[in-house]
Amino acid sequence: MILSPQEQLSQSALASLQAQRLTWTVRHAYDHVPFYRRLLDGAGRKPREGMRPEDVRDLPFTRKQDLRDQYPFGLFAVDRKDVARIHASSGTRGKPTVVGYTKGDLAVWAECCARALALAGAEPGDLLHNAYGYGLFTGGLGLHQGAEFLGLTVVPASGGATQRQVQLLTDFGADGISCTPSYLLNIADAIEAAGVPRSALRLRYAVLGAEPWTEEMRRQIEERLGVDAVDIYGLSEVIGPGVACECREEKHGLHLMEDHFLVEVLDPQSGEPVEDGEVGELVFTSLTKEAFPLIRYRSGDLASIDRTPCSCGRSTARMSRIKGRTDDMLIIRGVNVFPSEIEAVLLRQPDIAPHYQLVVYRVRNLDVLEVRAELTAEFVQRHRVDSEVARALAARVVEAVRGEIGVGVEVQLLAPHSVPRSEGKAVRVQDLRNA
Ligand code: DLL
Repeated sequence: MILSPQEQLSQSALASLQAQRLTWTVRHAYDHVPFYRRLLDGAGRKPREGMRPEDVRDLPFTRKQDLRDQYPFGLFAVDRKDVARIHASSGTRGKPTVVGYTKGDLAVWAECCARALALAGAEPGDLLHNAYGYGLFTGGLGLHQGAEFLGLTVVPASGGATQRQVQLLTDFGADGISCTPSYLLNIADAIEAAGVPRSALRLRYAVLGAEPWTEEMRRQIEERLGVDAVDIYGLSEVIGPGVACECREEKHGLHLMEDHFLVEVLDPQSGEPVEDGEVGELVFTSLTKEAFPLIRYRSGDLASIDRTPCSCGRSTARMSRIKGRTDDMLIIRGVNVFPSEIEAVLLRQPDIAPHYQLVVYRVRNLDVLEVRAELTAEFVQRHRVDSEVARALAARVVEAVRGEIGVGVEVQLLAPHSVPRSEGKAVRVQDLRNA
């Protein structure tokens, strides 16, 4: 197991490092980004010496809309010529969010991703099959550089061409794989369809993130592929993948790279901090970023934080899995529903495959939440899709969802391969109410 000294700092050593870096970041943003100068002046918060980490609470927030308004380079704090790389996240609405990195930022990011891979159990000399998309998306190049930093051999497979992924995984004998969890399930299907036995794979670990997933999904992936599957989190605005990652030892909370990012968990409505262990919105302040400093960025991601020590030996705080987003919560007839809650119910049914979509529409002004999920291939070998047994299963799912979240849903159980497969982030929800 590889541990870096920054992951083992005492609380006081971490606080003093964060204090010094926060002071630098606020000064840097104020001096070089007109947006931040206006924002901080407007809030009466000029940069000052000797900030403490908790002083971040006095600063104003940065929001997604601010990033959109400054498209493309308005938030860069260095000359464009000193920006070594640009990434962007697509987003569903309008212009993408553009972020930039100096050479120094790229080095920090590589180190964060190297730490994440080490958290998953990677060791120098391993072969990593990286099936995150390469390109403007931060997943591919982010993990790639992290793997090189740690001394792995990287196969830059990128997403797609799933048959070829299976061939490369078996022929090259990858020790680890990195991709979205939904894509790994897609690959697992292809491995099984090709009749490749588990013994032909050498995989020990999978570094999965970029989209929400559940413990049920982890169990399936670990069983089917014989790997330790850990959750990696990040967002382009903050740096990309490598903001936090679970350790293989506990798989209970994602260790935050607190020497580079200051994390707050706030009540999304009031903006006030919530207690440790309570779910709130993650708000990030970068501590070392040169090209794209970020002050109190409202991520929209909901999670809780745990500061108790971890058996893996790291002293960094751990965030929970992402419980949902402030903006992907579905409100169905007045009830708040997170897609992950429904996923958990579906994946507890052995006859249902982990491929599903939620479709929301209105019938006579009433919200209908339709759960479309696939039956397993074994099930359809034994029963027809429209059989009595399948109908009884659908009725059980309806009851289980009602028991779990208190809303009635329509359940459509479909033949295998009816739900579109993802090669990157899965599209789980189609909300047609305003279409
Ligand atoms: O998805 C960065 C990334 C790449 C993370 C590869 C992990 C692995 P964006 O495209 O900017 O960046 O999307 C960021 O994706 O705000 C979350 O809502 C969601 N997200 C990322 N990781 C997780 C995760 C990358 N482990 C947005 N669990 C974030 C749940 C996640 N949601």
